Amino acid sequence: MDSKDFAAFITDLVNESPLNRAPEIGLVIYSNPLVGIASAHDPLFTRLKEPEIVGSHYLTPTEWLPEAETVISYFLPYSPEVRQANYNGDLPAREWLYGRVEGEAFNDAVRRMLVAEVQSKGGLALAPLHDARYKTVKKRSNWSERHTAYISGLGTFGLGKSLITELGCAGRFGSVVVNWKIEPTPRTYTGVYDNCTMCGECIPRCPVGAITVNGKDIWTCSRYLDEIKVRYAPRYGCGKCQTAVACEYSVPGR
Ligand code: B12
Ligand code: SF4
Ligand code: SF4
Repeated sequence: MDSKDFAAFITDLVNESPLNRAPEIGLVIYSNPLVGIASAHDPLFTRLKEPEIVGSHYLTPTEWLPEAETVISYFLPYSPEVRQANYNGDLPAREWLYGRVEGEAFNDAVRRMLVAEVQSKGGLALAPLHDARYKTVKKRSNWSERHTAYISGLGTFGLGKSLITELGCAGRFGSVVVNWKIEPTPRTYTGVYDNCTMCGECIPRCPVGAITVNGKDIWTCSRYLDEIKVRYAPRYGCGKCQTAVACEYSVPGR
């Protein structure tokens, strides 16, 4: 399987799985995905152990799976319905709350199905997010889906910290590590923030002022999400900084 085969596999799941739907509110959660491929031996993975990038607790692909050769990273862009519902007001739209919670359940299913597909063809595969060693220390996980996507050629970070892909930033990422050698996706950027124009549109979108010209304060964002969790349990989310902004649907200026 190559990157096109993996994209077709995930596209089928997006179009056919009932988990990509919230029938009680008539919602399709995601549109068709993007897939990027990285070599498990890309030196950038080891650099993520540096304290200013992720930290020493970060585990590289071969630490997750000693036989690892490749990392498959994908972006599931939210459907226009999820995005547009979140345009108005300071509180998250019902569609966004479903996108966060039911949407991550679908993302978990995609990770599991990818692992099963590779294993059914005799390969080895592992989704770090489903491994017993997966943990988050001070809001930094030992496997970062966005850094994986960056290394896999899917896009770069933005001022508000979202990863901006060719299909924008409003959506979710997943990844699996496999023992097959697959041609990596070329990175069309060199800088961590190349896809962000620093237009500042995400700054006033944040209801709690977590984003400034200097970047995002993760603790302010996190406290707000905790409040939202109490109010909308069992769902939560916000994502105002990913909707009604220049990088919502594409890399701005392209
Ligand atoms: C913990 C967490 C949070 C924390 C904050 C995390 C953080 N540190 O930013 C809180 C609770 C605040 C949070 C909030 C949200 N989250 Co969140 N979160 C995570 C989680 C579980 C781990 C993130 C992590 O470990 N980050 C690691 C740190 C180090 O990242 P960082 O600080 O941004 O990295 C910087 C440095 O590395 C620096 N840097 C310095 N030198 C260098 C050199 C190089 C080479 C590189 C690459 C970088 C670099 O650049 C980076 C950007 O500034 C991930 C899932 C996962 N396991 O990946 C989801 C995830 C990041 N969240 C996501 C989402 C959608 C959200 C929310 C919108 C909530 C919602 N769903 O409504 C908000 C806001 C997101 C935003 N704008 O960033 C998505 C991101 C989607 C996207 N397009 O980017 C993720 C990837 C989940 C997923 N499966 O898709 N989240
Ligand atoms: S809205 Fe503008 S400044 Fe904010 S992340 Fe997107 S491109 Fe960057
Ligand atoms: S998710 Fe909401 S609270 Fe967090 S930075 Fe984005 S707009 Fe602000």
